[in-house]
Amino acid sequence: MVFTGRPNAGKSSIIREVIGLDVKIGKTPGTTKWIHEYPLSKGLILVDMPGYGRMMWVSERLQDKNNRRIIYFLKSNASRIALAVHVLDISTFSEVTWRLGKKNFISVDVEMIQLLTKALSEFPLVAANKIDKANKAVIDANLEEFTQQTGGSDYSRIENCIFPVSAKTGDGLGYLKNAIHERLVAKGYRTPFKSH
Ligand SMILES: Nc1nc2c(ncn2[C@@H]2O[C@H](COP(=O)(O)OP(=O)(O)OP(=O)(O)O)[C@@H](O)[C@H]2O)c(=O)[nH]1
Ligand SMILES: [Mg+2]
Repeated sequence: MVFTGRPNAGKSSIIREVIGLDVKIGKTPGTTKWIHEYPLSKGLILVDMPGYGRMMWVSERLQDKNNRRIIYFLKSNASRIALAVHVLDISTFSEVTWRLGKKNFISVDVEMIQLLTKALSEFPLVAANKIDKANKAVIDANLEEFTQQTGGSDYSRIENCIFPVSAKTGDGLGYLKNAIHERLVAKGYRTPFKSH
């Protein structure tokens, strides 16, 4: 099971709150520097990834190296990955996407979701994190834009894969936890936690 996302999206925070592992979290992007593996149950390993994308204060060369390492890990382990959870900061999604669009770049979150969908032959679970950081209207608009960009016209296919959450307040985490549990159980894994 892998957790992907941009630097500072809250990957490690979600792992801490949902899975209960004592992983390192931090205020500055780049807290998780290596691909960390944690055994969860028989045959099931949890992987906390460093951030994918660009970080202002990390040299371009180092970040490119990190990005290549993440892509290589995902592609070369695709057949062994039981589940991917992509974590993004939904409170700034539209703003960040708009800024990238001006430079003709696609959103890193959309890019990663396309890669995961292709490599794993299924849409990942998405933790749309940090819903506490903007008002409901902004979050709803960002969720709609995100759904449109990743699902195209076929909303219904992916709607039940997207979970608005806050690792800070705990909002929505129960639903995400249930979805993780259900997907893993459907694939024959035992999870270390019970569904509620
Ligand atoms: N307000 C708010 N802050 C959050 C939330 N989730 C995480 N954070 C904060 O965001 C920062 C980054 O959290 P991490 O969990 O370390 O993020 P990460 O994606 O693992 O970051 P890297 O390892 O650097 O890629 C920390 O200061 C967290 O406390 C949330 O839902 N709301
Ligand atoms: Mg981290």
